[in-house]
Amino acid sequence: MIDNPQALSSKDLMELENKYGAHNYHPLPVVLDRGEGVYVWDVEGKRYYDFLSAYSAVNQGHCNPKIINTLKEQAEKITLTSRAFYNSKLGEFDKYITDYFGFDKVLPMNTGAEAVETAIKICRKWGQEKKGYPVEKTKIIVAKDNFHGRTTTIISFSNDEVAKDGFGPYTPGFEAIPYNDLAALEEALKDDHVAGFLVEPIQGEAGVVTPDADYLRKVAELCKKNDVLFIADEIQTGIARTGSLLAVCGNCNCEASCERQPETYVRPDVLILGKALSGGAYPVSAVLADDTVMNVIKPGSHGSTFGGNPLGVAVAMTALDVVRDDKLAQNARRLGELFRAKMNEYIESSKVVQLVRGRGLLNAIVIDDSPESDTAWNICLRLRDHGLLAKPTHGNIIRFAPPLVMTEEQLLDCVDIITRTLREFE
Ligand code: IF1
Repeated sequence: MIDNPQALSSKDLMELENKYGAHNYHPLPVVLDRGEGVYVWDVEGKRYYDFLSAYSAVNQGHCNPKIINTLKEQAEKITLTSRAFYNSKLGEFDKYITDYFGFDKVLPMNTGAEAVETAIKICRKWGQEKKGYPVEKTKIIVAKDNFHGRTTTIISFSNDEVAKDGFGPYTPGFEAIPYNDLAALEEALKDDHVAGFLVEPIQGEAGVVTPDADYLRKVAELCKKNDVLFIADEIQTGIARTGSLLAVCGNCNCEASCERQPETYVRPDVLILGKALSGGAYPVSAVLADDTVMNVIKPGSHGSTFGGNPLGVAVAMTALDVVRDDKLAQNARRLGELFRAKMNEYIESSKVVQLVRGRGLLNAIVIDDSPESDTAWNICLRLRDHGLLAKPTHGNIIRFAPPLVMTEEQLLDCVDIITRTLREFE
């Protein structure tokens, strides 16, 4: 036991993590101790703008007062019952979230990867029970350069060697096709045993890769035509991050629980949520689908100790209230357009930045240097020195994803910090 942890410096704390913690990350050298809204403070009390939002898990801002209040209240009542019994929060949550997103049923889990694994199991079972596919031939199509989590099955269909190498043997039954390529999807759907297509509406880890405007609508049409499940992984892009409640229905400037206009709303068969579903206060993820799909799950065929626990679902309902009541989708859309406009003004005369891309407040800049260079990393170190935290995704791409509660004044202050810092590298 450390005698006086409050006395430890950032340096001490980084050394403790390096000595006693597995080295499964290479964090930016900053030690965060407190968070509030768009700000975080390090151990020495220096304040930063958070431009990563814990990988889009704190869309509602760090320690959102309404979410923390619910967390405290519920934590003093009952936190975990297991699903061996009913609890007084889950039924309320099930109705709340299925109304909110417009599906018949929800299966609550904890982490994003668990929800993706759950969606894969539901899809495979649906293919076998509803379409009569033989087990060994049941196939799910995925997109190249995907990121859906870190379990053995999920990395089995990854093409990121660092995330995959050495973890075989790999789970079979997956085929990867190029992202944003409808012809490739049409070709892959000729296989008689395809049960589903799992895809991110925007590829986050790949570097905030946005598809053509009609890609997702055409994916939904192709899947419908071939009676294959369209599975949308909105764990990072969902919950207002991209300027609408869900990235998959990004065509309208909707409010949460919008009146979905059939001509614009793109509806997946299976919706996967996580991260900001709890506003970053507690791990909560979920899979939503209609009865024809979800009812393949029978008692005992899937579960989780913490899945659907009263503490997590209470927090999630407040987190979704905040998204709707504080109009975070509209704010993200407006500030995202302002951010990209301001960055493009700078890029016109920049030799360091090739482009900015994204939707809502999920954006990235591509640095004009090789992916192997450490320019993006060095830029992030300098941004840290100037009071803004961001991190490269791959090599020369820096993701910018602040909490969606940011004001215009704060965003313009951040644009100033970012462009001033980039000019130091011109
Ligand atoms: C890491 C980034 C990576 C996700 C999508 C499922 C999951 C994630 C679209 C799994 C998680 C996190 C995981 C974290 C870094 C971060 C990330 F894109 F968000 F930056 F890796 F790609 N689907 N993304 O983005 O959810 O099990 O983590 O709750 O693993 O390094 P999880």
